[in-house]
Formats: sequence, structure tokens, C-alpha cells
Amino acid sequence: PDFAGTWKMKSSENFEELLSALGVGFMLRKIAVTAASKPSVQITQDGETLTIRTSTSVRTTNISFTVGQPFSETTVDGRPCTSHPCWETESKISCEQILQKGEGPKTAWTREITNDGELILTMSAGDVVCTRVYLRE
Ligand code: R12
Repeated sequence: PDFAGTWKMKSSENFEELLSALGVGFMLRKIAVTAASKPSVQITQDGETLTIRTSTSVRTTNISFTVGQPFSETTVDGRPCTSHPCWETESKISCEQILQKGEGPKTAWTREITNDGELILTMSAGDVVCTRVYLRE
């Protein structure tokens, strides 16, 4: 599928709960939730190689990976991890994250293009799943 585009967020569920599960404290959580309510996501794609730039007023991340090949990134709370992206379905990438050091709940994300062209991002920490739906701008 085609993940490429500039995306704006339509809805978000459980983002604060996700940060709680990761042990992010109250103040930082409130700041992060506010910032993450108006993100800008830009994706470029070349075959199975994706580059995803996610920017907010307090944090901007840039990842580039090829599905099937491990890469380094950070968890949503900023801890370095090694990520293992793979195709869960034809239109859904599933990615498990392994912390480079220390301990914490198991984290992962998925990114999927739906039939009606929406991008669904899930991020999980242990049992907590945050779901964010994006539309093409
Ligand atoms: C922490 C520090 C910061 C943040 C946290 C802990 C903020 C993180 C933000 C994440 C946004 C994610 C998005 C994801 C997406 C926008 C704002 C949590 C800055 O220690 O939708 O793809 C320093």
C-alpha cells in the first residue's frame, strides 16, 4: 500500500494512558498530550522503505526503515530501542521494540492503511493500546 503523504490526525485514544503505562510523570504527560494533539506526519515511501517524520512543538522524530530489517529508534517516551518491522497483513506493518538498555513494559507499534485511505497508528505498552487515526491532508 501507499503510506506516502502528509497526514493530519483525526482522532486519538489512550495516548495519556500509554504514557502512564510507560511511567511518564504528570507534568511531562500533560505537556506531551497537548503537543501530540496537533502533530504533523510526513511519510515518503520507496517500495518497502519508509521515512516517517513526526513533528510536534516539543519533539520531532525522524525514522527510516525497510520492512523486514531491524532499525534503531526511540520509544514514545524517548528510550533507545531496536525495532523489528514486519508485514502483519498486506496493508499493515507491525513493529516490536526491544529496549537497548534497562527494563520497561513491552512496546510495539503498528501502522496500517485502511480501505478508505486512512492511516491507523497503534502504539502499545504492556496491555495498554493507544490508537491514532490520520487522514491525508
Ligand atoms: C519525555 C519527553 C518528551 C515526551 C515524552 C517524554 C513527548 C513525546 C511526544 C510524543 C508524540 C508522539 C506522536 C506520535 C504519533 C505525535 C510529544 C512523552 C518530549 O521524557 O502520532 O506518531 C522529553
